[in-house]
Amino acid sequence: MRLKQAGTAVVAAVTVLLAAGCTPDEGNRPGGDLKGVGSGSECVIAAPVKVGLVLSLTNGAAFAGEYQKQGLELAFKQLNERKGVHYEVLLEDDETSPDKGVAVYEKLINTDRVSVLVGPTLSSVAFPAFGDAQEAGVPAIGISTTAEGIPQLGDYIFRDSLPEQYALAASIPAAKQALNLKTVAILHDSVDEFTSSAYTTMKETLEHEGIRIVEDESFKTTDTEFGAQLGKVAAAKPDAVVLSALPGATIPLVKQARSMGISSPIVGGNAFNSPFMIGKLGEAAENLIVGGAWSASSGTTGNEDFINAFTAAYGRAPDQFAAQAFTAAQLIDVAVRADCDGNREAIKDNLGQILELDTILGSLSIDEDGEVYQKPVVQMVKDGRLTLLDR
Ligand code: 1QQ
Repeated sequence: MRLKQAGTAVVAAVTVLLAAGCTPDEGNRPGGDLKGVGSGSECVIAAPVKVGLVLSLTNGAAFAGEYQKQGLELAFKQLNERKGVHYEVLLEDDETSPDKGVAVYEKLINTDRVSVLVGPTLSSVAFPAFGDAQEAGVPAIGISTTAEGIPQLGDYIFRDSLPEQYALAASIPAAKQALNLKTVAILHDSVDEFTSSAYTTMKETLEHEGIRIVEDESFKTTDTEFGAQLGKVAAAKPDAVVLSALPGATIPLVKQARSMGISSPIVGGNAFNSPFMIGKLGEAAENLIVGGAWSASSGTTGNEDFINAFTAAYGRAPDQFAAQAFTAAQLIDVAVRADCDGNREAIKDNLGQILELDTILGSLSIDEDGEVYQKPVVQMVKDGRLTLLDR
């Protein structure tokens, strides 16, 4: 993990930029005086620090985007109640579309000239959008983008979204132990970048755990009929099903599986961390197992206050997506206050040096690639609620 390795980081950044034949665009720098006086809780910055949020507020990924919006709104409201640094938040809807995501990223970078970006919601939107942030030299934080390779897009790219790789490395062994798993069937959406990446990780983890894959079927993001694939799964009689899908396909797929008599536990990817999806599935959601970044039952620093404040503000309990979004605002504030500087370079440098920070996700660090480190949780749906699975 990196702490104050600025020399190497700068050389690496320059090398990458020279190799790409470009330098961060000076013309779109944030306006106002963003270099403050003092540091930490005493830091005072004259100009507002502009933060661009890009979230899926409509279409397929709005199930997560709406919670993220509220988590971020709550966090920046609380941060703005503190003295010294004022955050001006600019929110854009990427409509769950890579093209729209890139368009609003470019607007926030070049027209609004934000200091830092948060989101987008989906990995498939993040891949092209983060490329633009990297090229422009604007730090960007993924809050739910769990696919492999996201932080490696460049040294301005960070995430506090637990990679699927680590979530599955926890959930598959936990399921194996709790359910004495020997065989599974895998089903996956082969179009979406997050679900395809998770599928590869699932297979690797299953192989590593010595669990035999007795059926391996795929489908498309927009599919709604899964009879053919589920027929093969039923015939293979696996101890459990491992599913990599977004909610749009998960909901009909799990319902059809249950109505065809497939009652085995289903181990899923990050989309399962959604109470929206669990609510839509009703009874069919029982025994779904998922690894994730946050649990309402975790005794992490500030978790209870966060849950209470969120519930009071929005009339519903937060989910993992809200918790990760809330945490991103905290990371930005820590990075800004570290050198009392709201400029892009300072935020980028200090985000990359976060080490064992106490957050509602637990103790959290960010390594030199911009990758997050935290302890995963494993949960199972019991009586309609995500409940910690004993490990
Ligand atoms: C990704 C995800 C999605 C499930 C977030 C909503 O993990 O796209 O990476």
